[in-house]
Amino acid sequence: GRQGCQIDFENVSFAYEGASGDPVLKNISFTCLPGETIGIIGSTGSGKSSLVSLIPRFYDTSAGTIRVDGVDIGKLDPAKLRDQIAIVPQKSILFSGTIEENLRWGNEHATLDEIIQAAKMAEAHGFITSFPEGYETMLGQRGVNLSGGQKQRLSIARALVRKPDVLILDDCTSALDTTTETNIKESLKSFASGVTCLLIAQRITSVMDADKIIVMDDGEIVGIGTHEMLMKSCRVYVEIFQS
Ligand code: DUT
Repeated sequence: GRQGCQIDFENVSFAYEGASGDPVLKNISFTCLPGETIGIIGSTGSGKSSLVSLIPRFYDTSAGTIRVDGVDIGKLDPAKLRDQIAIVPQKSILFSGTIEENLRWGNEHATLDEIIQAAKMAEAHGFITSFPEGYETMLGQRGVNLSGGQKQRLSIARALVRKPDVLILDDCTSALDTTTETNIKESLKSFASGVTCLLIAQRITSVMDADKIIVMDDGEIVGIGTHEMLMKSCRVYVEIFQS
């Protein structure tokens, strides 16, 4: 695998172009050390997806600075930056083609062995091999119909095939049962030792064992810490826990 990156946000604010009113992100500062897993939690619309979309520069900040390994990302080659970062989006994007082709997307040089290894870590190998055509199974209009959870596992596998330095999972385990989710997180720990991981979730149980958890509320960070710390000190976190 590759090495994890350090990510620093320093007083970052962000508004979508043409949007009126309050910025979507206000004065965001945090540090994610190489190899750390950071959970991000907060109500819908609090800015979690917007926050992570700034890291590969899908959008540029309105104010403040984001650094990857100490370098202002505004000064990095976007293609190189994006090559280091894999985002698994909330809605999986699979195309018409075989499962193998879908998993290789983003890393054309991956071998079938590497693809199988990634699929195993994402708990997808079992259902893939249950299809008569296995990795040659066609997806899309003329292909098999996958459940939401199966699509999520393929999206996670695809990200792992890319062997990123930074892995961002944007609420992409919501359709999985907790056992499958736990198994994937366990495999990620071995794969991702050294990989910096940002994990957006709705459920506290999905982020509880992260190195630290960022609590978002209305575009602001209202708490950063471990589960134990936040349970004692962060009202919004406790409210999410109790809901
Ligand atoms: N927003 C836009 N344009 C976009 C995306 C989002 O205006 O292209 C707004 C909607 C919302 C705010 O930004 O008011 C934050 O949205 P975001 O998707 O970042 O929030 P979230 O915390 O990720 O919400 P969810 O848990 O529903 O995904």
